[in-house]
Amino acid sequence: MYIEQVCILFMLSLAVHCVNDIPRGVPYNASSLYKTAGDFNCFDGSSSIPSSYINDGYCDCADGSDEPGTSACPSGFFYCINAGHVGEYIRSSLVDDGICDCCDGSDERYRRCENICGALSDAARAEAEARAKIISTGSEVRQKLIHQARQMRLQKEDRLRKLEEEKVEAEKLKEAAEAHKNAAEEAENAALQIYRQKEEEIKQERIRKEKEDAWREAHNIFINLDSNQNGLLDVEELKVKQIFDRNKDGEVSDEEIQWYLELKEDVTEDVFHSSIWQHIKPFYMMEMGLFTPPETHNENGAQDAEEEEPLGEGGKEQVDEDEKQDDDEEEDDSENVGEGEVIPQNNDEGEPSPAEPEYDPRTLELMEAAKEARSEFDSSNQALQSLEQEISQIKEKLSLDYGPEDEFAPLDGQCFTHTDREYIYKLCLFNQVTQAPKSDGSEIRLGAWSGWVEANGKSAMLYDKGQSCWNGPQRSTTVLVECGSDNELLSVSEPNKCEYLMQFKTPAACKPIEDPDQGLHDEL
Ligand code: MAN
Repeated sequence: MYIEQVCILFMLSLAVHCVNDIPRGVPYNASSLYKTAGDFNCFDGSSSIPSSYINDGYCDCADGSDEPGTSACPSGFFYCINAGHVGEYIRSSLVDDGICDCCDGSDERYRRCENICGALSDAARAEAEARAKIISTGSEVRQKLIHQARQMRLQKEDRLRKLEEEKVEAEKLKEAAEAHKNAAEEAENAALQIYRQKEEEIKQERIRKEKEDAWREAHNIFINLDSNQNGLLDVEELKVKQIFDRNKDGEVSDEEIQWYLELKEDVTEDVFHSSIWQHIKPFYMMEMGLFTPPETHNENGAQDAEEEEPLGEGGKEQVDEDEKQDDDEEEDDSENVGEGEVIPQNNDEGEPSPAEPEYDPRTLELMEAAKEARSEFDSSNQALQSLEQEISQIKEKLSLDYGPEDEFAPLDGQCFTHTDREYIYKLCLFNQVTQAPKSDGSEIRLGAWSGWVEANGKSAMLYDKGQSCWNGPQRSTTVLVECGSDNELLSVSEPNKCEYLMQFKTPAACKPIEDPDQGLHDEL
């Protein structure tokens, strides 16, 4: 009885293990490797076992090749035939685990699995048909884009040729205008030389007079202060002048005078001119109301000094006299004043603006001719520059990689947006990518056109050197391009901080259906 049962089970097991001589879990095209007569050689050559060991539930080969239809070998694979759909390998561990993995249910012996291969096949066929339709529509549009691109390229090349010709002419015009300008300016300069010389002489005379006036002013003050007329100014002579009361305590102290005299006991007139006068001058000017001390801006100080100590005999008159001379003072003098500020007397540069000389008619004519020649030269130069600019722009566009058949060229400059919860992303093809917050905030540059790169084995666009990420790299965006019946920015993500990934569909990426390699730009 027991032997009978074992025999029946063995027969059943054989029936399950071998379908039409093909062991379970083996594709038709590999069946010859599992011949039932003789020994079975493990695929990795590690050992040779009797054929009866195939699918016996014990793992004999290290590579699991002896157990294609059981879960005995951890490294083995089971083949789902999936008749009516697509056959596929699954891991051996999924065999007979109670879960249907193959669409034909062949991986499960001990439970009933519904065969869904037909339904899957129908769905896959429908999807393939829809995809084929998109590719076919898209590739028609792509052909139009290629045609458009060809026209655009021809137009650009044509325009470039014209511009190059115009440039040759423009260069000649500029050269002529430059020569004309140089000649006109030479004649103008020659005519103006005499006026410039005159101007220079007047200027030198003015400077000489100003220096002389300044010297005389200091000299008069020196004479006035040198009360014993011994040609030297000493502490005692200065002490009597109330204007030297720097701290306004009502007394002129030795220390105050020593500050004026630079700690010297007495000074000669030469030393007075070269340095001492510079210390004293502001106080005289204050006295005359020509100088405002920095902190006080208080008229009383000057008034007090005047009341307490007039400048001495002839002092005031002398100052009045000096005041007139000061009107012509040079800027240098006012700079040397040291403290406070001098009320400006002249124009900004401290010099009275010289009146335009009266030019003779011939000079005026030459000046006008030179002005015109300069303006003509500027115009010719600008014309040449704008030609050069357009030439370089066209050359740049002509050298841009718009795909193997220029199919992306008509899309250059077109922009597409995608909005997510936080941002509005904008992709301007062959130009740049930006990100603008939906609420407040300024636009962030996520990269400028860099070129084609490979991503996931396919060609993609790279926009890099965007705005720097806080504490991180410059932002960059990779745009995966796929075939679609129209242009659309499908999705945007940020897989790594400040590295953005976009999916863009476009007919430009739809290669004709008969092309077995549907990879976009693989040949790029
Ligand atoms: C902004 C955006 C984000 C980015 C952070 C980085 O908020 O550009 O996409 O992750 O800056 O600080």
